[in-house]
Amino acid sequence: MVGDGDRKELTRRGDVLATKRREYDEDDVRVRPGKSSRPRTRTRPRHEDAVDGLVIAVDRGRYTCVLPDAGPDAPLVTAMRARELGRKSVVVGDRVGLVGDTSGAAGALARIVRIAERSSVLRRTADDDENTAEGRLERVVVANADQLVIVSALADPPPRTGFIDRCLVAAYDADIEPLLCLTKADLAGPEQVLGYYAELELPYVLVRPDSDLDALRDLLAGRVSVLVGHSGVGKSTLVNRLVPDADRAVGVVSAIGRGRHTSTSAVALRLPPRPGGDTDPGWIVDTPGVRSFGLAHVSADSLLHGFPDLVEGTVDCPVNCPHTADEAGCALDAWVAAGKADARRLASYRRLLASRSGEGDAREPDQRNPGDPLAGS
Ligand SMILES: Nc1nc2c(ncn2[C@@H]2O[C@H](COP(=O)(O)OP(=O)(O)O)[C@@H](O)[C@H]2O)c(=O)[nH]1
Ligand SMILES: [Mg+2]
Repeated sequence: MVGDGDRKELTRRGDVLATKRREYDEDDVRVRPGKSSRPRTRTRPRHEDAVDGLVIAVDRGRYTCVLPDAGPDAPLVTAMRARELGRKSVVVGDRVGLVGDTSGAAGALARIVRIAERSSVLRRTADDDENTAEGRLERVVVANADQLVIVSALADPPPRTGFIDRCLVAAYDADIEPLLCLTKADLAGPEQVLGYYAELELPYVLVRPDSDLDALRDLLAGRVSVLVGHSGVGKSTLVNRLVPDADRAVGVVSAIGRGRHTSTSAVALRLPPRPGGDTDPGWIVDTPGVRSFGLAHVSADSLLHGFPDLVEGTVDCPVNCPHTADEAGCALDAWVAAGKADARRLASYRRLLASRSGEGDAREPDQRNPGDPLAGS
């Protein structure tokens, strides 16, 4: 069912969609007649026989789907989008209606005829600056996610709160719950990072090579969780521990994607059943190609929602206060001076504000904040 939510999104993003590369649809498999010869009002079948599918991978116009009603061992179904979907994109996590050959047999191709209304939409922009073409190119990363798992190492590489702050903004903007997953807890303690987020009640788990991951699995159960993290933080190690046959699953998906490895896009992986548990273990979505979240699509107001520890501090700001450092009337400086929030959090918020308006400091985070090992994105 395509609900109101989808239509609103289409309208709001109309100008963005126009700049997107056109996606393949079923018409691409045959010679396309002249556009004007196609009657616009043709009555289309209603597809009452469509079966429910969950999109777990996308590669060049081919969508890999599982049929949730068919059980965990049912074959994967390859599908392409039906023309009647129009320009609406289909992404990992989408719940879709499938018709055609849904047997999953080799060479079988189904068609996606509808996209269910999305409960959440995690987006990113290619970069921060909404004044550039790249900055306006907004991408939906994952649909229907419940949780954003921000994977950060405690050492090697050191934690980057700038990156975590960015992820928090993306999570709050998408209405997805954040979870901080701190890896390499055998190498360093979490005190510094947790101190920085002390005002936030941010849920977190610590991971080390010998930890049993039960606390994490508890938090993943029954949900669709997206994992993001810089390279080297141990994300692949974690994914492989959570889903021991992840490599095989991703291999199957990439074979369906006609040989090219899908490592740049998101892949949903079903978590294995837990011993003795009959509850849904949940899904994780690995995002190998997502190195950060460009935030050009997030308004300055929404940006503040990534900093709930600062929100109350803006109550005394003048109307339409931009909250920038050069704004003398901004109440956030007094808020921090009174000890209500960490000065580094305000600095991080203002860095994001500045990078959104194209005034970002192009220097590497390390050079920018020599005194603050936690900063940077
Ligand atoms: N000490 C320690 N090393 C880890 C841990 N998790 C991963 N590593 C190591 O960190 C390196 C990067 O891990 P990888 O999973 O490839 O990171 P990814 O780039 O985020 O996918 C590898 O050498 C791992 O063995 C951990 O909890 N503790
Ligand atoms: Mg990796």
